[in-house]
Amino acid sequence: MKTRLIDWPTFIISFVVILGVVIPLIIFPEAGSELVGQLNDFVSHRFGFLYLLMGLAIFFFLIFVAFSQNGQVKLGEEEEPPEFSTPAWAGMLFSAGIGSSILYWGTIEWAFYYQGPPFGIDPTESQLETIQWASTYGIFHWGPIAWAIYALPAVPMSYFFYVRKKPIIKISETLRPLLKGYADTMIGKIIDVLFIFGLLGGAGTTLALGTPLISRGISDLTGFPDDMLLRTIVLLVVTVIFAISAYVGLKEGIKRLSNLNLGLSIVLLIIVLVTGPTLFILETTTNSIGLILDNFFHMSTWTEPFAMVQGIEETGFPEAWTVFYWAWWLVYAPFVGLFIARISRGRTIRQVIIGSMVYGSIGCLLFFGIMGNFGLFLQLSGEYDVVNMLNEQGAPAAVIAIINQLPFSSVMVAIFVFLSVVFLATTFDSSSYILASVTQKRLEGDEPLRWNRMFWAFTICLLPLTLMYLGGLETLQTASIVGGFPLIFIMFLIAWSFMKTSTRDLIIDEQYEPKTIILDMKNIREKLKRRRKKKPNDEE
Ligand code: NM2
Repeated sequence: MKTRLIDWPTFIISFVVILGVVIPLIIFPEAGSELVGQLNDFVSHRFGFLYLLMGLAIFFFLIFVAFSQNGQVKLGEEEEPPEFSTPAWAGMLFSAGIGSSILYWGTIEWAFYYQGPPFGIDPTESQLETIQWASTYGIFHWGPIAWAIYALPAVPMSYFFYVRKKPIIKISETLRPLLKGYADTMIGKIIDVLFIFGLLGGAGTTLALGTPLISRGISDLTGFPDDMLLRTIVLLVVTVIFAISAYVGLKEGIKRLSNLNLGLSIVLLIIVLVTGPTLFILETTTNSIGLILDNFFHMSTWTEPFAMVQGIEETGFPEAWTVFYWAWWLVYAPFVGLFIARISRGRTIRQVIIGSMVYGSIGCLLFFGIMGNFGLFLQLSGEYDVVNMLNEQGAPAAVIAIINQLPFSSVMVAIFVFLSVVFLATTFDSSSYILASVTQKRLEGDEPLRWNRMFWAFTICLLPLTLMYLGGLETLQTASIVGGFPLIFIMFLIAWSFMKTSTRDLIIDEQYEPKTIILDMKNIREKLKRRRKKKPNDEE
């Protein structure tokens, strides 16, 4: 084992912090859960507005960068082609950033909004409005702002790695221009550890949602009871699959699994679109796009401030949904950013930004538009009472019940379950790959050490598994969302650090000429004259 490559302080502190949170939760589950719950209420109620402002600010910042000179910088040498083809690149970034949660929320999120709509709408009085928002809000929560949160860390990380040729991709490294020598001290380590802790909790949330979904599907197919034993087996099998993929490495394992993921997703979506209510799906999805564009600012800043004036009780919608989602995307962002950076050699910064935001949002739109509206159709047409199933037996049961309404239902459930496994695996193999990279001083060859990849693969699975048994998994998720709070400020710092460094580099390299287009009017006039001779009515 080449232990000299390991960044021991970061490695050990991360592990100790993780154990420091998990072990008390195992010993004092109730007190722990209460404390973490209170902290969460505090953060999401007091600082909910800050999350919303952060989302909007990141979105506009990246659009600005994409179209500024800083966005034209290429990540790599002049002649170098992109390392991965655009479809492979888009597929990998989608598969890494999106786990099985999209199958879960994409199919069922509408049913939550259907019962608890936003904007203080009364679901019994304004049914049409309720339905419209139910089919739309999920697309917003998985849309361009969310993807901008993912893309932000990718920009400085890839800049520092490919342009400034720093040997490692770490958050602390992107902050070096601001932190200076402090990047190598405890401050730098704490920043890296914060991200590792956040990712562990974000991944815990993913597993907590994905495992019951898969086990419900398997139980439906095989008749085995959907109990703890089945869930444990599911979790272990998934762990082994993604551990193998991480072991094989980025080029082979992760890319192959990601291709499988995309291929299967397309098959599932096409089948549901064609055999389901095609026109309804197309119309509602189109309608949602318009609704989001019309209400983009309202949705991204709605904090529910006037409930008491309206004489109604607060619904808690912004905290439970938009703020929670932004926080969840945020704890995943440094990891996905690192991963996007890792696969973006040879692209420009603009391509990275626009590519992640556009491909990512379109991918999510397809899932929410097709799977979600299929479920909504079942409800509205009276073919199947999804909401009742959700309220009686919970979300995993309701999702599987929706898939069961498709023709060849068993085959469809089998495809759905298999796809959930692959989606989980593709998110987790890249997480362990990245965790391993971050806990190393440098990479040898291009990849982090194998045993290090395996170590993180098992850590991010086994800890949530333990907590799942003890009922503390929810607490860990909440803890990580709360623990991710400082990331808001770190995001601000890395954006600043990137602008400062890249603008200075552009100036030093004398690339500050604004790219203005100067029209050659003489030439244009002459051409127009020639044309007028041919067509006498043409105006100048
Ligand atoms: N996000 C995209 O569980 C998953 O699908 C991983 C979740 C942050 C909501 C990411």
